[in-house]
Order: sequence, then structure tokens, then C-alpha cells
Amino acid sequence: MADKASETRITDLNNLPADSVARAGDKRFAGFLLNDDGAERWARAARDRVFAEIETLGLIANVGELEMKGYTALTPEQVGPPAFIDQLRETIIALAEKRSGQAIDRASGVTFEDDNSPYGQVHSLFGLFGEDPIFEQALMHRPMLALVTYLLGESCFLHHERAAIKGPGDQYLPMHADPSGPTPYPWISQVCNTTFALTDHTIESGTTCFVPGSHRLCRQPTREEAMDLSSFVPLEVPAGSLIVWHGNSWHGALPRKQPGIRVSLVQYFSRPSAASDVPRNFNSVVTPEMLARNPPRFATLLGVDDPTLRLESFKAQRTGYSFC
Ligand SMILES: O=C(O)CCC(=O)C(=O)O
Repeated sequence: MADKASETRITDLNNLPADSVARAGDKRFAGFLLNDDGAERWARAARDRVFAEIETLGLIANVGELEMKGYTALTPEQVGPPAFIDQLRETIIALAEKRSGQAIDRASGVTFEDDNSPYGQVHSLFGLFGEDPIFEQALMHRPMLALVTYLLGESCFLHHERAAIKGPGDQYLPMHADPSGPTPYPWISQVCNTTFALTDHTIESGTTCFVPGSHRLCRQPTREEAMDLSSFVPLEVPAGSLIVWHGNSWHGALPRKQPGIRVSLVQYFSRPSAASDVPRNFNSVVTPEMLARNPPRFATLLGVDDPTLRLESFKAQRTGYSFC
């Protein structure tokens, strides 16, 4: 697939249709950067699709939480069959054992205690596609994508994926927002994090904490704010839940204070216009078989196809609606 990457760079952006020349009196204007009815229709149709999917899946309350608090959690019942969560967790643990050459001590959780991770006492695994088709299912998870699309639009892509195994330790993860571009951040989400909780996420197990409503601040916390434990509101959810947050939301995590492991799968998405730090390049891991067995959106999510390089999508983005 590596060779195919360049194909998505060959776009019709340069092939302006003849009618893209607009006229005002005796003046002629290139239509490339002009809004037009087609762009407006395209953007509104995208909005209607996104809203319809939210309603169909019964996610309006979750959208309400995203708007109000900046984060939400789908219940295990909303996420789907427990077998999916069990398989995801076991696949991640088996992969960590294969890659590290160590059997994971699930009872004590100390197997990776010497890892020096930016996330605290967390062992992270990247490069999951191609290891097992379950990761393709996780990416195409319908309720997750409905919320991601609400936040980032239909052209968003997977910036990176990360499986995380957290053991006991003493390090808090400081409060931070995920975007890395200049501030103030736009109030509309530019990136978003989705985390499948594959074991219980509790205070004792070192769960993720949020500052409710902080997505409206559109900036990073100061150093003092990042370490102010009085602002850490823990989100406790059972195994099988899915946590989703607006990219601007301040979040951190508690240290795990009990033996054992907290296992999760993070999928982090971005708008094409907001890829301010280097995303993973999935072109070399996406196979024709993967593309054939997944819906067309799979190619967009993995950056193999970027719709915003096509003229009609490019123009629709510029209408200002945030759903295309
Ligand atoms: O480990 C956690 O609970 C939070 C992880 C985190 O901050 C992230 O994935 O961006």
C-alpha cells in the first residue's frame, strides 16, 4: 500500500470545472475559494447524516454531556457484546507478552514497573493494525464513530492508536488538553480521544480524571493548574465502557493504588485541518484485504483516502459547518 499513498495526493483541486468562474458585473472571479450552493448543500447533508446517526443510536444524552462537560462515557450496554471487550483485552495482553517476551503478572501488575512512560506507570503498545482484525472492528465501532463524527466531521482520521496497560505506581498524570497547536484553540473540537475501558476504571485502579467544562477554556492548563488535585474529577466506569472527550477537555489520571492492571485501548482522531503534530502513517500497514472487508470510511479513517483533497469536499469544509 505504500505506493498507493501518492495516489491520494493527485487531486482534482487543480482541475477547476468550467463553471467555477463566477461573474459580478463585468468582473470574473475564480470560483475555487467562493462559497456556492453545491458546497452549502454538501455541508448541510453531512450535518443531517451526523445528526440522524446520533438519534438512531440513542446518543443525544451523550452529545449533551460532550457539550456540557466536554466528555462522556458509553455504558457497556451501549458499547456492545462483552465478548468484543474480552477479545480486545486478551488480544492486547497477548500482544504485549509477545512483543516484550514477558508473561504479564495480572495479579500484581508489576511486570512493566520499570517503564518510564509519559503517561505514568503505563506500558503502551502502538502499531496495532495488522496484528489482529479486532483492531479494525474497534476502529469501525458504530456508536464511537457517531460521537467522533459529531465532534470532528466525516473527513476526520485516526491520528494514532495506543493500547495501554497501567500497573501500580505513584505518578499522577498531570492535567492537559490534547491539541498541540497554538492557543486559543477553536471551541469546536479539532481532535478527540476515545478510550475503550477494558478493565474497571476506578479511583483505586488509577482512572482518568477531568475538569468538567474545561473544553470551553480553549487553552492548556498552567503548570499550577495541571498539578492542582482539587480540580481532578475522577470518571469511574466499569469494564466495557467507552470514554469519549472533546480535544480541549483538561484531563489527567490518578496513580493505580492497588495491585493488578488497568487495560485500555485509546484511539485518537483529528480533523485534517488540525493535524498539528505528526500522525502515524498507516499506508504501509493497510492491505487490500483490510480495505475489502471494511466499509469505505475505513480508508478515510486510516488516511489512505483524504476526501478534503477533492474539490467538492474542500469547498464544503469552507462553509464553516463542522460536520463534513
Ligand atoms: O491514562 C489515562 O487515563 C489518560 C490518558 C491520556 O491522557 C490520553 O490518552 O491522552
